[in-house]
Amino acid sequence: MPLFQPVKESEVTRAIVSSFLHQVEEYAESDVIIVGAGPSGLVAGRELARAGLKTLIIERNNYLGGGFWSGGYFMNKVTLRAPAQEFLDELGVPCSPAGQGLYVADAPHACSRLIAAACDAGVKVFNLTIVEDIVIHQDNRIAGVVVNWSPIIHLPKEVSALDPIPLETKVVIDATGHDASVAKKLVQRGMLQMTGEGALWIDKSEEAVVERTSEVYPGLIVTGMAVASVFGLPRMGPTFGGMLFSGKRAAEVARKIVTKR
Ligand code: 48H
Repeated sequence: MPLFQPVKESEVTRAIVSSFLHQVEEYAESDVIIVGAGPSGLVAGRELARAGLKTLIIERNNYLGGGFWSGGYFMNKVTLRAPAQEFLDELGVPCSPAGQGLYVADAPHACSRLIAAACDAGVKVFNLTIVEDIVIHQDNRIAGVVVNWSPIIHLPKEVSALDPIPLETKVVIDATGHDASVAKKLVQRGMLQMTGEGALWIDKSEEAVVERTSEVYPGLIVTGMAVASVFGLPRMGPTFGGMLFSGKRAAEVARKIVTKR
């Protein structure tokens, strides 16, 4: 008696293709698109999906998690300042005290649990997908993003003449980290000013990033390190509480916008 059910190879291929194409068809329109699956994007996604919003995360890498897989340098421990350890408590990730109000946790454990929590909440993901541009209609608000298969950017032009496809949404969250690559599309067109992040100052930075997490252009919210890049705030180096709280704040802002539309 074989362990597995018999299967035709063609059935395996059809299952993948039809399931993926169904997802593309369904998510050609959504409530919120989050660009970037780092800590801020994942927290925002989880919150929004939990609130019942149709939420899509687009990530250019094959893997999700962004910079949350390591704390700093090559070391896979993340630090969080109180009360940010409560995020990890809720996800069931052990956190050890490491000084007054400072906690340390295993990055692979924290990152994998956060990814799972976003997926469990109902977030859908297009990975290996790069956001190349934005969609703007005559009302001057962002109405979607333009995506392509991410390896395309590494191919020579003569091989890579491949047009992207647009995806419509009510709100876009730029969670692309230091690059702030969605906001940059507005900067390139003279529609937004971006200062570039400041030098490292942990105490000042985390608070400021959470506070400035906001809608920077109609239909576009920035979260995480993208906030520091847009507003010229100091960076915080290897500590992550500001990213988690910023993701939560971005979700609150997005919910209000979606409700109004
Ligand atoms: C699709 C894209 C695109 C694109 C980028 O860098 P991240 O981890 O982002 P945050 O802001 O959630 O967290 C920042 C944190 O990791 C960090 O770097 C800190 C705290 N630094 C402090 C310091 O001082 O250095 O994740 C961003 C994600 C990545 O996975 C990118 O691959 C992805 O966005 N991404 N995905 N289309 N155009 N651009």
